[in-house]
Amino acid sequence: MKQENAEKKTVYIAVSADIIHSGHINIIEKGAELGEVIVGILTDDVIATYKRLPILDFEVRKRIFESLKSVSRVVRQDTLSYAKNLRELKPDYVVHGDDWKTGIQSNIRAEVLNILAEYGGELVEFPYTSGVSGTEIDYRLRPILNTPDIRRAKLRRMLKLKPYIRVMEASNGLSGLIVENVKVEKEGEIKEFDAMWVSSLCDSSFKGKPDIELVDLTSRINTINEIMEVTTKPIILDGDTGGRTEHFIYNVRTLERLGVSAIIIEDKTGLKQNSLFGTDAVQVLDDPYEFAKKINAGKQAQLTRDFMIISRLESLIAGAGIDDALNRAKIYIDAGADAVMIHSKEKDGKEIADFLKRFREFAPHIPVVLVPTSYNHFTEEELCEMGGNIIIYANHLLRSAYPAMLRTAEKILKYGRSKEVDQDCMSIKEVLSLIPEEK
Ligand code: SPV
Ligand code: MG
Repeated sequence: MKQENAEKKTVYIAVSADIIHSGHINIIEKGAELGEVIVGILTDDVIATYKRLPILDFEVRKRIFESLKSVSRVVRQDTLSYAKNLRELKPDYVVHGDDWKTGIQSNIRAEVLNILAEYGGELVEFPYTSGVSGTEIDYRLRPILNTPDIRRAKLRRMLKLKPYIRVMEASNGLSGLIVENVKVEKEGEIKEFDAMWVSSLCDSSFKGKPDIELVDLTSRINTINEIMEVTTKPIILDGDTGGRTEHFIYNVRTLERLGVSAIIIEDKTGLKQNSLFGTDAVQVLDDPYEFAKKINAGKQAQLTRDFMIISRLESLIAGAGIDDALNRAKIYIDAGADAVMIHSKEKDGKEIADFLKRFREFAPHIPVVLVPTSYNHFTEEELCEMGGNIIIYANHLLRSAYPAMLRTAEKILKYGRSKEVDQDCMSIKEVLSLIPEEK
């Protein structure tokens, strides 16, 4: 493969990996036989949008590749697409493993081929090094990648790197596994959930209890542990009202120790009722300064830098209006809240949009959590555009599981046998292979 005038030719290789294995080195060394290797390092935010957060950040990865003797230069690639760098650098060759011909990366490959054709560049693909798999290495590193410290920090890291965080309810190990693993390919992009919401409504409902702070923290922690044992994504806990300040400060430390990333507590007092009842239930707002003291006590008690205490504004739920919500938001931020959640059960989402517009005038950088259960016609992109940073699908796995289970139970009663539910159920074989045993 060695070329005459190899030193005059340039070779572009894009790299998103942070755990460098022999497969990457092989590709770089083969590239070096064709000419001077320029490595394009994908930025942290680009990597975060299509696979796990990089363990080593951009600067560290850049230094590693700069120190390789087969690499002449390292540049930044700040999109998944190679287009910008290829048009700028016009390398003679782009080198890649042949594993991108199918699957998610095939669109990127097609674009690379088009751009190379614009100026007469060439794509050189080498067989993927057999016996090494980044996915397998990631799997084996899970115990290290999933310590409480690393897990807790993931939410803040994601907030820095992603335009918004997509969160789904997880209420037990099995639904945690769904949130952890479900992926959908859309327009060449792999979409997945970023984090998990341990909802009070769903945790209580799965236990057959009402959502009135009856399921105590010990039980909630059991749920969290169950989920944590089988997943790696950051967890946001619905902390109801946070309880008494004297207890809250202990609970903050317990959650930090477990590796929970954030707790959201709501500014209500008395017997807590689910917010989606709105004013159909008695919703008593706490005194904002009393609630701010709770937030502040939690922040003082907190031991780690990463844990987040998020104050949930219930003014719109209780019918107290946007001015009240904005006023409270200011008080809670002054008390140290790391973010705010604004809740609403209005279907049109207008009050959320109005709140966000006015909130951003005085708090441009404080993350805002949205729970678009009622105003669910907005897309995530639209909510992000409006000013939302964390978007929580708070109850959808519970709400889809329950009718399915009920329908099955009713059909069996109706027909006096289970044959008629066969098409609604996964096979026993599928159940048995759903969760593979660890080797
Ligand atoms: C929950 O999921 O328990 C919540 C969100 O608190 S909501 O039910 O919309 O109030
Ligand atoms: Mg709740």
